[in-house]
Order: sequence, then C-alpha cells, then structure tokens
Amino acid sequence: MDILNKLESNERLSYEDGIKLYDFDLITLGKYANRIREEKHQKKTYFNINRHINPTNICKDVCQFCAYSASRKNPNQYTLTHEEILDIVKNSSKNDIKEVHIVSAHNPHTGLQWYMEIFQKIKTNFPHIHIKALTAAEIHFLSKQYNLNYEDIINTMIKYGVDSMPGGGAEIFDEKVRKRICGGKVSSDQWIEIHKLWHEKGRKSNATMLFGHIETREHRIDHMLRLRNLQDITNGFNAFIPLVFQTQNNYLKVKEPVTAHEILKTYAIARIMLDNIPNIKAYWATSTVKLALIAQEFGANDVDGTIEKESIQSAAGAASSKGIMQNEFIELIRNSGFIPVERDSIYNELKVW
Ligand code: V47
Repeated sequence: MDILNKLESNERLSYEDGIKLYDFDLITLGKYANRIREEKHQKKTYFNINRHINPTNICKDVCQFCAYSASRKNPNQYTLTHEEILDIVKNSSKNDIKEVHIVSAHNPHTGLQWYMEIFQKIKTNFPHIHIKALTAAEIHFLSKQYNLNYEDIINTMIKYGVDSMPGGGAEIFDEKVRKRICGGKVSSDQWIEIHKLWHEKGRKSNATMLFGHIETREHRIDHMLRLRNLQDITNGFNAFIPLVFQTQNNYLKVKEPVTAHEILKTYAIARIMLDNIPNIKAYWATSTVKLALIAQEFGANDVDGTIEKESIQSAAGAASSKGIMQNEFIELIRNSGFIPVERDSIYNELKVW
C-alpha cells in the first residue's frame, strides 16, 4: 500500500514511510498531521503554569551541544542551596504554578541526599505542586555515582515526592551520533530502560528529541520509532517534545540553524508517526513562540508552560530566559484560532479559556 493510502486509512507507518514523508510538501504533511490532531484534541491547545528550576550547572559530563553546564564555554558555576530553591518555589507559588520542573547538571560533589531531599521539602511545604524532576540522564548519573541500580534511584524519587519524569537526555538515539554529541552519558538503551522502569511503577513521563544539529532525517525517524516501540509496551509517555537545537555557545559547530520549514515538517511527521503518544509539544522556548503557534496547525497540541526562568536553552541563544506571561500566552493561542486549555502535568484539563 502506498503512503497516501496508509495516511488516508490511518495505518501505522514504517521506518521507510517515515523517511519518505520528509519528501512531501509541507502543506500536505500539515493536512494529515492536523487531521490527526483534530481527531484527538479538536482545537484545544494545552499549556501549564509552571516554574523551571535548575539547581546546579556543575556537570561531570561535557555534552557537545550544551551551553548551560559550567565548562570552558560557561565559567560561572553555581549550586543552589535547598533554602534558595524553596524560596523560588514560595515566590512562584504566588503565581499559582501547578508544577515545578527540576533538572540539574550531573554534579559529582553534592551527594545523593542533596538531589533527593529537596523534593521532600517541596512536597511538605507545597503539597499541591506537581514535581516533574530528574531526567533519565540524571538517574543514570546518580546510579553510577552512588553505586545503586536504576530501580533504587526510581524508588527513592517516588519516596521523596517526585510525581513525573521530564523527557530530557534523549537527544538522538542513533549510537554514532550520540557518541559524538554526548558520549559518556546515559546510552539510548539505558534511557529507554529507565523510562520503562518508571512507567512500570505506574508513573508518566515525557520524551524529547534534540534535532537540527548533526543528525539526519533518518536518525529522527529512528528516534521516534524507538519511542513508539516502548509506548506500545508501557503507554507511559504523555508527550513527545522535539527540541530545536540552539546554536550558540556550545561545541557543535552548526552554523545554520534548522529552517522553520524543516521544524514544522518534523512536528507534523512526529504527529503522524507517533500514533500512540497523545500529545505533541511545540516547546516554545526552542521553537520560538511564533513558530509554536503555527505548529498548532502542523500536529502540535501543546506549547508547554509559562516557565518563569529558563536557563538551558537560553544559554545557547533561545529568547526564553524570562518565561512567558500567562495572559499573553492565552491571548496568543486564542488569537491564532485555537482554544487555550490550562492543563496539569499529566494532562488533566484544569481550565478552558
Ligand atoms: O535533554 C541542551 C536540551 C534538554 C540545548 O519533559 C538543548 O516537559 C536546544 O528536556 N539547544 C533539557 N536544546 C530540557 C528538556 C525539557 C524541556 C521542556 C519540557 C520538558 C518536559 C523537557 O535540553 C536536554 C537537551 O536535549 N538542550 N542544550 C541546545 N543547545
């Protein structure tokens, strides 16, 4: 059966089909991606009110794409105290945040308790706030550093109050590309294994893909299909988040940022290929707000959150360091013809605007 017939009859597409999709013109891709989006979510676009916190930038790994971790490119090391983190949460709770998204570098000096106890302190003081924390890359780092297995770390996270896992650290699963851009940290199979274990505890997580650097279209499709395979088994992913590579202050010599055209194609293809992941998130911090809004017509049904402070992508050039105001977000979604829906971290609808 040819791809158009498969698309018309909502049939699952193969790896080869996925690659061929990139040869389709953008408008045709958008038509099919939007049809799936509307079947699943109609005109609703999800966002949340959240706060990103990055407690330390001291990292034992040197990922070539990273401008955030303290290294030659960023000599300003920091590690927040638990009191400072609690102050941040206290201030942000005045803005009615529903989630803290806590992701750190791989700091070998702090101790496991520093990583874990902050979750307990946040939960005790702000029990209504969802804690989305620790990427699979951090879990892998902690397991190696403290000689514990993944399940020990995951059980500790749950005990200390982590509710869900963010999708970071996935980068690109292709082993050759991975070796070049982030050799030494969590491997692709380990990333998948950690999310599988987390899902088996009945918990939800997200999955990212960093694209627009040295990977090819084939690597992107391979990445998506590895996620689709796991989702068939666990159904634990809430959202797929294609992260657009930001080119500044890092070790990858990518001169030309990926084009808007290619970004929209990638969102649309993700929507089509990932038939079992309900939400495709156009993370505005990496796509820009304007493109995230257009992505709503190319399969994306989520634009992430208000964030308040963003340090990872903005270090590499993204205009996201101060987050976005809730009212502005709502107006932008509405003015682009979609229905803004505030969600919680696991996609329960909180308010239709
Ligand atoms: O894994 C690092 C990426 C990720 C760059 O789960 C870069 O809801 C672009 O995973 N250009 C961390 N990206 C952020 C992340 C995330 C963000 C928002 C929501 C969720 C979620 C997860 O940031 C890393 C890495 O792939 N990153 N450097 C860069 N130069």
